[in-house]
Amino acid sequence: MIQYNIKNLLALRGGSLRLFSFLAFLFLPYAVVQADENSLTPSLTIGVSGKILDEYGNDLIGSAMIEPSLCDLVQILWATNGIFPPNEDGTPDEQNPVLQSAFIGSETCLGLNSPSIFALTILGGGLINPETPFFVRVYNASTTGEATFYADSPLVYNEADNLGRVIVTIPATTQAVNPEYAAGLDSDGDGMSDADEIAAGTRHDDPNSLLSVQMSYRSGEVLQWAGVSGKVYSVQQNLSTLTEPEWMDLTTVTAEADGLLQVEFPDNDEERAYYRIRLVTQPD
Ligand SMILES: [Ca+2]
Ligand SMILES: [Ca+2]
Repeated sequence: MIQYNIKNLLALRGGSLRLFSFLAFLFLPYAVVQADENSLTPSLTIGVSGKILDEYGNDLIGSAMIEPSLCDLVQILWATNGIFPPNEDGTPDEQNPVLQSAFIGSETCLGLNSPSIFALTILGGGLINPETPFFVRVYNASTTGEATFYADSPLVYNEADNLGRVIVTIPATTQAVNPEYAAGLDSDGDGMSDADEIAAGTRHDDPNSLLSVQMSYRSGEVLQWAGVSGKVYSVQQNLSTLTEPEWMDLTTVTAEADGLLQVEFPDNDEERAYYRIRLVTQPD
């Protein structure tokens, strides 16, 4: 009886060992093949070749020298069904699950210390099916909850170079997380919304930078305002009242460079006239 049990135990052990040997045989050639195809590392490194700017044209926050939690957020997201805008709280749409998160400045060179770039390595990412797309999303804050604007890369595929790297391009973060909220934001409290300041090319973080018009009598009676290079302005006149205005276009001015623009008042016999400057928005 005892003899039989020991034999039985040995037989079981032998069976387990044989099973283990079989699994090792099954997996080892697989691992070797994968390693050969991915330069001995199955990881995938995603990086950008140029600085990423925020919605105002400034560098996104983050470099090798800055504590990651203070840097702007980067997410790698699956895009099996395409790229969807984030929810209003900044979290990704459920059709874009997060593959990996990092921060601007992540894995960048300490010596060069370039701001507003990143690289991040997805361990095992080299094994992603080259036909399965993903994309990179950057936010203008360190958390999705604080972010007001974001930007997405185009679809990315696992088409790494021989060092396991994929370089992506990411536009500036000009997509509003919550367009309604973003439209009303006036960060510097100068009365012009951030969205209008983006359109006018003025600074959202400087209350002295805004589109406003003054009268000047130094060189004759002129209207003057701070123009932004490339922007087009329409000067309008209203000879009626402000409650029932009838605005008429007087002239259109294109700013060739940043600086003061002036337009002479036209002659008119009215006791009172109102003038305004409007930004002419160009079609995209
Ligand atoms: Ca403002
Ligand atoms: Ca401003």
